[in-house]
Amino acid sequence: MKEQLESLRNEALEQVNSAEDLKSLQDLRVKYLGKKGPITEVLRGMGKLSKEERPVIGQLANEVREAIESAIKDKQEHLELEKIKAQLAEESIDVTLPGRPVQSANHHPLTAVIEEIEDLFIGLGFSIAEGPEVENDYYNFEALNLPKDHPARDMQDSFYITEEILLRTHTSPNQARVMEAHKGKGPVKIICPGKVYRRDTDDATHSHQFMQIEGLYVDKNVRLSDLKGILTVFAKEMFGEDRQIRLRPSYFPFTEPSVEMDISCFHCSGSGCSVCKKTGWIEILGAGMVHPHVLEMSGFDPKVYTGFAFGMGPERIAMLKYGINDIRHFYNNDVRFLKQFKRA
Ligand code: 2NL
Repeated sequence: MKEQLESLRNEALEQVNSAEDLKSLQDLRVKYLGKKGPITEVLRGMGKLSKEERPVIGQLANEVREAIESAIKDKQEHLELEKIKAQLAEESIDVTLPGRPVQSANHHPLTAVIEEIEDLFIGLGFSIAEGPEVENDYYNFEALNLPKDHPARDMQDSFYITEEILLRTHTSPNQARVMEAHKGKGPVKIICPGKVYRRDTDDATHSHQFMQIEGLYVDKNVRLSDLKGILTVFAKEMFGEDRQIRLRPSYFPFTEPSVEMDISCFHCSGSGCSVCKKTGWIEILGAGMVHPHVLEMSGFDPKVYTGFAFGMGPERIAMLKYGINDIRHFYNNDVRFLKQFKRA
């Protein structure tokens, strides 16, 4: 029996030692130490032994069991460690590899043009002023010399929330708000960019929602020649140093006198092409001297203060600058369009 136990130990230890994975180790545990295993069998048969043999064989059986148990335990720890090592080697990350390139985006062409215009006027001492898109009738119309029955309101039909509340048709109401907040004391020197709305049918040159940029300069002794000077700088910076401007008489209810500004054609320099419709001139914006009544309604004394104002559509500016033929391109978010304005 003694020899039997010893050869059992040798056989078991050898097999444990050569086990290649945790699964076969577990099988060996069941095989040698399980309820139906040889050691259990030996212990169970102890009753048949003599009084003298019993403690000797009992002790040996326990020793063999402990030896196998500890061999399995050591082997298990070894195999688990190997498994983790293999996993670490497999999943290791080479931190010295270059990263994947980050997709760089670009400004929307309309945003780029608006920011270019903003920067230009900031350089001329203007501040940016933004205001509500949902306006009331007073700021959108009344304060700008467009009383309820004024025919010019027809051209600026809007989306009404109530009789008195509407989506603004221009950014001017915000200019009126800023003037009012100055409580009759100049200077007011602001640029108002933002979304505006008109009840219009969308086509290549019209949209029910579009952007506007307005400028306003109110102070003592502001004159039409100041407007002309500022607009000349603007035209040259946006469309090239050799641009000339011309002012044609026009009409807006909120300015008097009112003008329309053209720039000399940047495409043909005046000889006549399709961009300027063979006139040599391109219409860019509307402007004028702030109507005395508008100044007065917003708290400025028109005998002391004068001002100029202008308004332009950045979509139109961007279309001219980049040769875009349909205003709807700005709003459709087609990447094939947007990617063309990636800066180098
Ligand atoms: C255009 C013409 C213009 C103004 C906007 C203005 C604002 C105040 C007072 C007086 Cl608060 N005027 N704005 C003046 C003249 C023309 O816009 O064709 N815009 C696209």
